[in-house]
Amino acid sequence: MTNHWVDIKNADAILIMGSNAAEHHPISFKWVMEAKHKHGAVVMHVDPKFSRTSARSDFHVPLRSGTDIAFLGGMIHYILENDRYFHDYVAQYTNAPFIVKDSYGFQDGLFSGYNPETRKYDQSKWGFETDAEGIPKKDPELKHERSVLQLMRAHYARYTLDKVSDITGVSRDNLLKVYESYATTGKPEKSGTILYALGWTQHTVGVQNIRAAGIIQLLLGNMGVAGGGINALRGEPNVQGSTDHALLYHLVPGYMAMPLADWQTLADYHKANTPVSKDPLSANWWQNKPKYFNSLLKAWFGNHATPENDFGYDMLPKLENGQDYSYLFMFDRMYRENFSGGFVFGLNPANTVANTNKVRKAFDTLDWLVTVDVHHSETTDNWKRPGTDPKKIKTEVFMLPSAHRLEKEGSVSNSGRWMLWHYEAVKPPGQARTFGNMIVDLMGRVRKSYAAQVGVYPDPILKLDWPETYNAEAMARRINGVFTREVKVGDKTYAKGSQVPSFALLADDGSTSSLNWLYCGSFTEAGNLAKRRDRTQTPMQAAIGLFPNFAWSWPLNRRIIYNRASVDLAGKPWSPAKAVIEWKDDKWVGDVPDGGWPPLATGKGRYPFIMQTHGLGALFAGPPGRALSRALRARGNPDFPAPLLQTAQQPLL
Ligand SMILES: Nc1nc2c(c(=O)[nH]1)N[C@H]1C(S)=C(S)[C@@H](COP(=O)(O)OP(=O)(O)OC[C@H]3O[C@@H](n4cnc5c(=O)[nH]c(N)nc54)[C@H](O)[C@@H]3O)O[C@H]1N2
Ligand SMILES: Nc1nc2c(c(=O)[nH]1)N[C@H]1C(S)=C(S)[C@@H](COP(=O)(O)OP(=O)(O)OC[C@H]3O[C@@H](n4cnc5c(=O)[nH]c(N)nc54)[C@H](O)[C@@H]3O)O[C@H]1N2
Ligand SMILES: [Mo]
Repeated sequence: MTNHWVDIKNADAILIMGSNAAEHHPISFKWVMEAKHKHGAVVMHVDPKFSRTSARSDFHVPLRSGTDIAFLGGMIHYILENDRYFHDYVAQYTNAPFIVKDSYGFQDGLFSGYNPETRKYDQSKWGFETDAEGIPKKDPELKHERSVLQLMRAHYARYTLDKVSDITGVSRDNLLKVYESYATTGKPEKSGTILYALGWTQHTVGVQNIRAAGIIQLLLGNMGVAGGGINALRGEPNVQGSTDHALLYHLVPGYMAMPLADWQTLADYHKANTPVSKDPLSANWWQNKPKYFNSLLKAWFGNHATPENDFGYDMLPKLENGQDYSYLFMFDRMYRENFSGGFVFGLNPANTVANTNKVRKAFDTLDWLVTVDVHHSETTDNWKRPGTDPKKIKTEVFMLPSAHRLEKEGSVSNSGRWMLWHYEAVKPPGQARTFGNMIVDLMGRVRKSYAAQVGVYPDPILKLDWPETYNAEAMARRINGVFTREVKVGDKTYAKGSQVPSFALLADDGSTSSLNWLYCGSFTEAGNLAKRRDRTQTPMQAAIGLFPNFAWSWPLNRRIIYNRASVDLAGKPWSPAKAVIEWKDDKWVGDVPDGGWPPLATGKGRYPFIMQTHGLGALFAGPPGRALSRALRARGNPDFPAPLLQTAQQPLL
């Protein structure tokens, strides 16, 4: 979520699409109901199915499954045609004024640069026109026919009510009901939130669904404000946390790219992944990526990570270009007998991964399988599933009894990015142990046998900075990161081994380590901030329920991301009644601002969308959707401008 649970109560309009929030995210609904009943918010449920969420909404609009892009495209068309967008916001804080190259085009359902033989796009056709410094050219009047705003008008002109009604199966009246209600939030003092979950994300066009929602939120000025945002209702309690710490194969912790075979050296990696902007108004925050990545390497390899050995970069595995290592592909490889064994920690894929018959057969190909669970499941007992003969399945299966969440301490990051500490309520029974305990011990033993028997390529295993025993709090300290030597910054000296107070102090020279830059600031010399349960807030913070002293939120305890878009150029809130931040007496008050620069009107400010290379909300991302070829990036194609890459949106979804 760009915002957080409590903040839902600040919305004037709540659009729930692709989620049955009332049943599956009951905590969210507490705030949805507060917005509705206490503040008169309009709640809309756009979903093929009528559920308890529909019953609690002002209205339910059924649509054909899989037609959300057309539905949202119709809303974009409606907003543009009826002049319902937030003019100042769009002109000042989005890339609507940018001029797109004349080689960009769209005809018969295809964008320019399509090669029918390779079935691929030449994405270099879609860049922006830039000046000699590489800064995109702009038309502040938004009238240029190739300005992003005018191209959007032309592109979305086809999403007429009749066409959209035809595709989605929603009547014109129902379309208008949702569009009109939601578009009221284009006024400066109003805000609307979009809540989504699996009805969007589990479609093959899941990313494009969310991208369309992003366009709507930018047009209406709903990003960065209280009661706004793009809000993914994450499923299991720690989905957010596990994604932050690199659940996905193409990422390392903190939403940085997993090394590819194309990037053989650390310099290659940084060149391909560090965006460049010469615009003095753009913070281009990802220019700091080398600091975060090198600090991560330092945390992994400790004293074995030095500037001379590229901080151990050579020791990392590199993904083959074009290979997919996601779940379904992994099980396909297992099915084709390319695996000898593996571990399943607290997961039941024999029941929860698509095509369970194939998954179950895939497990049969293994020589050994270790399952780690609190009870037996279809996966732990796969070898004796109905219709099989255990004698014919060669897999040797181990089941490690695992501690339940209530039997261990540690942190959970909720959907709103709040890192919350929880405590061991009771000791795990019998031989049950926590994951951390098992993994630290197991890897310790692997390291011992590597050292004794000199296994193949022992370096990545033996040179890891691996703890002797597992301790959740010690791990949380490492995740935050420490100074590896005494460091002076300005007139302040940080002792060797002390906690880094903020990611602004992470460095690329090996003087800091951090297992996840996004969590840097969560465990400072003041202690483990995820443990905080202090509800005190200033009256301004209380007006929107910011709770800055309760637990800790990434990044830097910022509760609403991109909050500098919630104020005008002078730093005054668009909506004074629900101000997120405000420039007062030469400082920001309220939430932790997205960077401490003064307001733009002072001439010393920065654009608000600091994770975007050009600093502005990306209505136009270059490639349609977020298609991006990492191979293209790696080759450093100069025609493939960094702003098209969109990596910045990733942490927010
Ligand atoms: N009680 C309970 N709560 C849970 C869980 C649980 O197992 N039990 N699991 C948790 C987990 S892991 C998750 S991920 C969440 C899931 O939470 P949700 O995603 O809120 O739950 P689903 O029932 O999967 O709801 C998806 C909704 O999307 C709709 N839908 C399907 N296709 C489309 C479409 O094309 N467009 C639109 N607009 N809607 C569509 C469906 O009709 C359904 O109402 O729930 C979490 N909460
Ligand atoms: N058909 C279908 N498939 C789906 C979905 C769907 O809606 N329909 N939803 C998808 C989604 S959104 C998700 S998130 C996945 C969920 O998929 P899974 O995570 O595979 O399924 P779960 O049943 O939630 O939990 C997995 C195991 O965790 C164990 N467990 C629970 N608590 C603990 C604990 O504290 N410690 C340990 N060690 N183990 C524990 C449980 O015993 C269980 O065996 O399924 C996906 N697959
Ligand atoms: Mo989920």
